[in-house]
Amino acid sequence: MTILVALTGWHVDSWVERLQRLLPGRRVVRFGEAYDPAEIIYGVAWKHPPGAFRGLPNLKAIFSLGAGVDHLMGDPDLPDVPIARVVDHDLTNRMSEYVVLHCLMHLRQQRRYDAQQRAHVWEDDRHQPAARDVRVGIMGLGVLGQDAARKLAVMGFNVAGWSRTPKDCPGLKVFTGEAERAAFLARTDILVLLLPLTPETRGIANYALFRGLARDGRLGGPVFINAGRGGLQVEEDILRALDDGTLLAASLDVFETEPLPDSSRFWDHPSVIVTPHNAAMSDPESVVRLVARQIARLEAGEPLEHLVDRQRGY
Ligand code: NDP
Ligand code: OXD
Repeated sequence: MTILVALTGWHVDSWVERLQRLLPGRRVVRFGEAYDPAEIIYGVAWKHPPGAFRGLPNLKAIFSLGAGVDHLMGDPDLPDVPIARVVDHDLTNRMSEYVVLHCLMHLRQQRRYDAQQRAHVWEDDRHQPAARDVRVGIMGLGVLGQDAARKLAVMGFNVAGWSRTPKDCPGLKVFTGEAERAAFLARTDILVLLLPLTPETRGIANYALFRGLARDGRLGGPVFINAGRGGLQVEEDILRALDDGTLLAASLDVFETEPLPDSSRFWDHPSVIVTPHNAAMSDPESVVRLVARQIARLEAGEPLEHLVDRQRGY
């Protein structure tokens, strides 16, 4: 009943120690150390080295340590076992904090007042629009998108969402699929990207998409917020759109290359807010409790929760 932990970018020892603490009767091993492939029953992954789960004859399931699973899907040697992802109240809440914060930062022109403070300038703007005058559009109405939509609505924003399949979200304007994408964009002043990265969504946030956003909004131009994945955006297109006025501003938590290279123009762009892929950090204790719960479910003959659809890629 050994658990194999394969991750990069995070401190592997602390994850092993946490798993060991919550699952005392099990052996927990790191990818790269000595183990018998036949002893591995469960895999735990975050940006694992490709091939880490190959050749494990008794592997029963892989648990992603994040909500997104694009880090797993890119591995051509991923075994055909169930994959479960993180759905966690704490993570969802943190993402909604990020989305509400950044919508408010743009609504209330916080960047402008930061600059004014640095320059000791006292100048107010008597024409600030109210949240109700601003149309937020969320691409991706899953666990995170729906929660953010509800909380933005509480702040008074005029919120709509777009997803692949129809959704029944009381009080929310819902647009579905390719057929309704243009209408969704045309009523959007602040676009929030909370999609998973899949072959269909890669590069979706490109110049053509930005051109489709509303031009008659109260903010003076459309704003783009990406807290999904860097691969969803075409970064040259964001810069072009900011430079020619197609976009007014952007908040970017995720990037094509992370960490964001020092040479990136985003760092110093006056209309861009950069955060280091921490819109919603997973709380390690909650995530490990979720893994332990999932293992208990499997061993009790119950189905796994939060299963990933391998065909769809999320
Ligand atoms: P879910 O799987 O719950 O929701 C995904 C949503 O995207 C669904 O509404 C789905 O539509 C929609 N979608 C997927 N593909 C398409 C498509 N081709 N066209 C239209 N809609 C599509 O995911 P979560 O809400 O839990 O998470 C979303 C993403 O957020 C994660 O995949 C991850 O990449 C990112 N994330 C980022 C974090 C950060 O710190 N920056 C932290 C955590 C997650 P449908 O329901 O109809 O299938
Ligand atoms: C996640 C992330 O997918 O942290 O959970 O990006």
